[in-house]
Amino acid sequence: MSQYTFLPPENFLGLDAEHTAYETSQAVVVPIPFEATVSYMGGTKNGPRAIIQASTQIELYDRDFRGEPALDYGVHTLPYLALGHSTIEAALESIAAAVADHARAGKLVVGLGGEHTVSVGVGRGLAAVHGTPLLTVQIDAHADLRDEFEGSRYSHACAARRLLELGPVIQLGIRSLAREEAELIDAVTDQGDTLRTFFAEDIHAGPAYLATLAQWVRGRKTFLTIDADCFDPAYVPATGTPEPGGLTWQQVMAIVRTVARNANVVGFDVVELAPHPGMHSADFLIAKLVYKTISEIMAARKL
Ligand SMILES: [Mn+2]
Repeated sequence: MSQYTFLPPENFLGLDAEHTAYETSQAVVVPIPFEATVSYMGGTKNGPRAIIQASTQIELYDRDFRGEPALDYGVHTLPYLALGHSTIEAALESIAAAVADHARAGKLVVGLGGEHTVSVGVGRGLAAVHGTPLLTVQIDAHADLRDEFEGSRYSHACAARRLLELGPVIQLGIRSLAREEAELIDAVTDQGDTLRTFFAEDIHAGPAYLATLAQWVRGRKTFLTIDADCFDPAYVPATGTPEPGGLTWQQVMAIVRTVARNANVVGFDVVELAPHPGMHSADFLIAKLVYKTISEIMAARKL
């Protein structure tokens, strides 16, 4: 009699059928292998697969929760979205439609990019179901506030500017921007109603800013978008435009926890991982970030 075993199923976290059934899963992972406007190198279209593959190897047990939170909430992973459209606008419409379908079904939508442009589609899909204003919390090295870049209003460098059309944007970890973006940030004088920026140095100065962040996001319908380059390149070198002076794992987790516990997070995405062969630590870090972010949001819903 032959004996054989299988590797874990290739869904997010490698969960069995019981914990991935659509009806009972509270989170739905949407892999969005989209890459069209990348400035340098590329490879973000391979991000979703690398994150899912790494996720099948991470521990389900989480010390923070003293249990296996995924087995409580369930995670359904969709097939990879097909995005070979003739225009970026058409691709964004597809992304928004997919996100809206699952948000309407009451699921926490988890987008895996792809370049940061996908977040415009994710945000629009969430807004279609949950309404506007939709607050975006963006953790990123780059402001992404250009109105247009290299001839496109849908460049990855314009992601936050397009999301600003859906509601306020709070950015954290920023340390690279153009003059037009700096001027836009300086021109804002309100208290969190449109655009607020916590630069990387504000976060490195210590955790005092977290109280302000908690106050600004409190009770708001929120889309959380995490660009892998928010991390210092020492943690995540596998991204198209790495920037020195970035955040640590602990700093990003503190932001995620603060947002999850104070805002009403209706969806999130993680974008811009460009996996490098032989450099799998970044894939694992992002996979664990996605798992912990889902767990923090679900834990907050139970409070
Ligand atoms: Mn970025």
